[in-house]
Amino acid sequence: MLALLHRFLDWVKSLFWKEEMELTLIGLQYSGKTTFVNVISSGKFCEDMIPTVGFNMRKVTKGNVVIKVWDIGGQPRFRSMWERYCRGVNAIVYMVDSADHEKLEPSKNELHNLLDKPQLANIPILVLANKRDLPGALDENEVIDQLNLSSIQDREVCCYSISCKEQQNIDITLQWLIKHSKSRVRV
Ligand SMILES: Nc1nc2c(ncn2[C@@H]2O[C@H](COP(=O)(O)OP(=O)(O)OP(=O)(O)O)[C@@H](O)[C@H]2O)c(=O)[nH]1
Ligand SMILES: [Mg+2]
Repeated sequence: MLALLHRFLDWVKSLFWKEEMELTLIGLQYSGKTTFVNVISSGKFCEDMIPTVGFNMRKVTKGNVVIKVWDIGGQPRFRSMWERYCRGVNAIVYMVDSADHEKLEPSKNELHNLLDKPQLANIPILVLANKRDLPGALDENEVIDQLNLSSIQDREVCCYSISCKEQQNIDITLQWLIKHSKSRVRV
């Protein structure tokens, strides 16, 4: 009964207030960034994806939270853009293909290079170990270990093992994102 009342109050609140957040989605090419944006916005998974050239901006509304997502291409030629698009956002989401063992080392290096930039100090980071549906995919703890996430001490760090294909742990990912929406604007 109390839960129902809370949901009703949330719904009423959502009619008058919107929370806004801005996040940047980065990670090596083919890790599933654009797929993730599609899954959280429309629930649709597609095998035939075109690599992102440059970046895309999408707005995704979840309840009373509007999430502005900068989805940046992961190919080497676009990585110099990552820092610029990460400045000032509420959170950085770093996508990893947890089944592609060879790419974990370069992925770790790119991540730590980025987080060394003083402009990005303190911005919370969510690492998504995607493609857990594939055979041989590393679990959360293995990805934490391989990416040396425990060495990151100057900000909040979280890691979830997800599958965009099977829609696994997308709900907890969204909860984490919504928790990190900061600015409140009247609509
Ligand atoms: N098996 C499996 N495949 C996935 C999953 N998520 C994404 N993919 C596939 O991975 C491939 C690359 O996905 P994209 O979303 O284009 O990857 P991206 O990170 O945006 O790549 P760039 O834009 O080049 O940086 C596509 O074939 C997707 O269908 C998943 O959870 N499981
Ligand atoms: Mg893409």
